[in-house]
Amino acid sequence: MEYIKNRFYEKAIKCTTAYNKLKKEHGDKVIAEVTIGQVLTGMKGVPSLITDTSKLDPNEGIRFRGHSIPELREKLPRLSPDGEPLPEGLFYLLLIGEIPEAEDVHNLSKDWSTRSHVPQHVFDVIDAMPKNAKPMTQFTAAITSMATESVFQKAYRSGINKKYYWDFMYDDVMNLIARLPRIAAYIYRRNFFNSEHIDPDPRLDWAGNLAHMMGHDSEEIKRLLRLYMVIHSDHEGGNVSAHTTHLVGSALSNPYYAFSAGMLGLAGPLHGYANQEVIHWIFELMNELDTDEPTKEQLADYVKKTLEAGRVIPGYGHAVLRQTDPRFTAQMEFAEKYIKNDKLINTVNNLYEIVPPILGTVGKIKNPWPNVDAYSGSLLYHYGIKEYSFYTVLFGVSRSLGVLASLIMDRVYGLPIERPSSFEMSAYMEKATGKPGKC
Ligand code: CMX
Repeated sequence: MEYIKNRFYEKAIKCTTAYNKLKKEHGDKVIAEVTIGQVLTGMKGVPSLITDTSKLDPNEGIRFRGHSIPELREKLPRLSPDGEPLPEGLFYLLLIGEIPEAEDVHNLSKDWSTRSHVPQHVFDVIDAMPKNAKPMTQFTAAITSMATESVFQKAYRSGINKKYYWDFMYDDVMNLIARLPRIAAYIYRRNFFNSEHIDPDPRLDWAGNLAHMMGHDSEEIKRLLRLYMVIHSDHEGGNVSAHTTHLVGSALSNPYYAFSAGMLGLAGPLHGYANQEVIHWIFELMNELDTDEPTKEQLADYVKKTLEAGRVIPGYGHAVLRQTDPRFTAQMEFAEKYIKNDKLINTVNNLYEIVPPILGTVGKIKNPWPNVDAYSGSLLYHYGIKEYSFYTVLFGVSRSLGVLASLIMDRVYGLPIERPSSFEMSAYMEKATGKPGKC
């Protein structure tokens, strides 16, 4: 599918020209000031990254190359009129910046299918781990072990000119994305289905094949996974998984290393592990209250009890968003359309009523509204993917689309190694007060 690569390069190289001009002619321009508060609270709002694939508005939520989620559900190609957009189309959009034709999406599906062979040693690495190793431990180890395949690493050693780095990165990225469903499904079947593995079906699309290899072959699950893979793919550049992939990639580490590092970040409970935590916390409360249909009063009491214990309410809050996450809304609409009377989903809906007013009264919480993780697990659970310790792997498969499209772009720009400054705490005290600091 060389034409997709060529089309990407034709568009991307124009941005490189703009980047070089900006650097040369406007490098000294001041665009923002950094406050002590920003340094002390995770660099929130400090403009310091270039990410073209998506932009997050605090109130409106994510836009992928300028398109909102509802727009994409209309515009991106799908397999049937009542289906969800294919993630292949979203990847094309993230990479090239244009809504693809159905034929482009079909060709990308075929390309990934051709590239999807996972070398045996990757399965051996997974099989060498104890079965109680967390799915994300197995996932990241498998990705790292696949770096043996890196064409970029070999090309670098052979001394290629830096202007061709992106070309080899592109092939690594396409190979890696193509293989992730097989790796994820292998871990799933190993952990929960006694290692009874299912071969890929080359006729299926990327997300459909993932569902198939996991052993969930209904059209309903395939439709859900297509939506899931689209909405979890990208959230601009500063979130932990995207930023880490980009940072590690800035050292010219190959895409397998860079993405594996990003996935280790995704595995944290304040990021992608929250999708497991949501389900775990709801089952914990159902168990403690001895009911699978807790009342709103019971939910409110439990939320307060969780806060009093110094814990977070998983699935709520966000570092950037200040409204309900449109990824949450897309999933809620999906549930309203296709699912009737599911006790877990009813509880998730009730929590949407109960949690924000309570979090709003805490004072320090900047965003009391739900994020993507508040809904995703309940949908997967409904369709029979009940093994929630696996949910972050699904998030990770999807996140590859955004962060790896950006990684290729990083190399087209020729972005340098990243190296912000750090100071001792005493130096910040001195900058703030004008007097020598001590701690
Ligand atoms: N429950 C309880 N306390 C919360 C909270 C929540 N859902 N959200 C924020 N807070 C607390 C913070 O822990 C922080 O407390 P301290 O000052 O004591 O440290 C305070 O409120 C201020 O935090 P904030 O500025 O509003 O939020 P941050 O940018 O620091 O953190 C996030 C954002 C998502 C980590 C946080 O809201 C959180 O922990 N949420 C629950 C976990 C979660 O759902 N994560 C998934 C996010 C989406 C994703 O990446 O997948």
